[in-house]
Amino acid sequence: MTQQTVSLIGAPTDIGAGHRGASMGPEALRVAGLGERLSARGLKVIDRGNLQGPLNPWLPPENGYRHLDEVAAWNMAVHTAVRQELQAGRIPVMLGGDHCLAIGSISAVADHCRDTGKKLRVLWLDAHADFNTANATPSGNIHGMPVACLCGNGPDVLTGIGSHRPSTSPQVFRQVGIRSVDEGEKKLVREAGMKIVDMRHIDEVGMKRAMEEVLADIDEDTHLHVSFDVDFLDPPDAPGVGTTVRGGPTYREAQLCMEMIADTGRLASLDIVELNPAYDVHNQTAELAVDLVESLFGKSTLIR
Ligand code: B3U
Ligand code: MN
Ligand code: MN
Repeated sequence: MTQQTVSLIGAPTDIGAGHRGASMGPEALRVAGLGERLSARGLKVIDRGNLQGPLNPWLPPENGYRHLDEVAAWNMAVHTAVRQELQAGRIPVMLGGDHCLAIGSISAVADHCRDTGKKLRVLWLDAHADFNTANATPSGNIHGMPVACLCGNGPDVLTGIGSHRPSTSPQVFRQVGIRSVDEGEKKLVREAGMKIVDMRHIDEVGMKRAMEEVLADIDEDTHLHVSFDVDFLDPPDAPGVGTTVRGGPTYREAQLCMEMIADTGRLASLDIVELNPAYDVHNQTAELAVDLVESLFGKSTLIR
């Protein structure tokens, strides 16, 4: 098999979040050895360094959105960078930064799929559905809105990023680990028919069966994008995020989830977001994220 190339793209901002600190995420992932670990797995790794964008002015929301112009500027930079790496045949790994940046990365992936005729699937690993709108949001923080924006439900400056509006549709998403959805957001998620594997379902059927369901329609023409919000994980294992929610997947469940994604052989792009070193303890959450990303790229505990 030809050697795959991974491009690390840092997006050091917390512009869409409710707490400061996710801007330090890219460096914490590098310090935890992300590049070296992927190289050791046989991948070629290119570190593109960090993108640049506006500073966080830390202002209250306006018309339901916080920092809308700055969020748009960061996402345009992410979109361009991710698109370039895909066109060059590389696997872009966007190092967030908060989850609003998925608007830029996934709109780029969706454009690329339209160009290449691939079928897009997005695995959204998160405690939250991130399907809020200006009316439904309790906070105005745009990291709670990227899925809605990508599906065309959001402000023009965000839904218009990329060559197609909407960039994508609820049908391409499979959300896993969900356990915190706001009341208005719940209604939107239901109306959209979003496919959600919530923690109740994982409790009931186990991670193995839940992931079999999630991965069922992935075939050789699928471009699989994973958007990994680190708050997906159970807080005692992963304290280094701005918004912890109790009752997430355990270390073993998360490993199995990643290993089963790796087994499809279709992973083609990745976001690692919401890591917040200001809340972390000795970089343990960054180290755990790197460990899980290694599994996503094929590290396995299988002996047989
Ligand atoms: N749903 C809430 C909280 C939230 C969403 N994403 C994160 N937190 N990380 C909101 O503000 O939209
Ligand atoms: Mn998220
Ligand atoms: Mn989240």
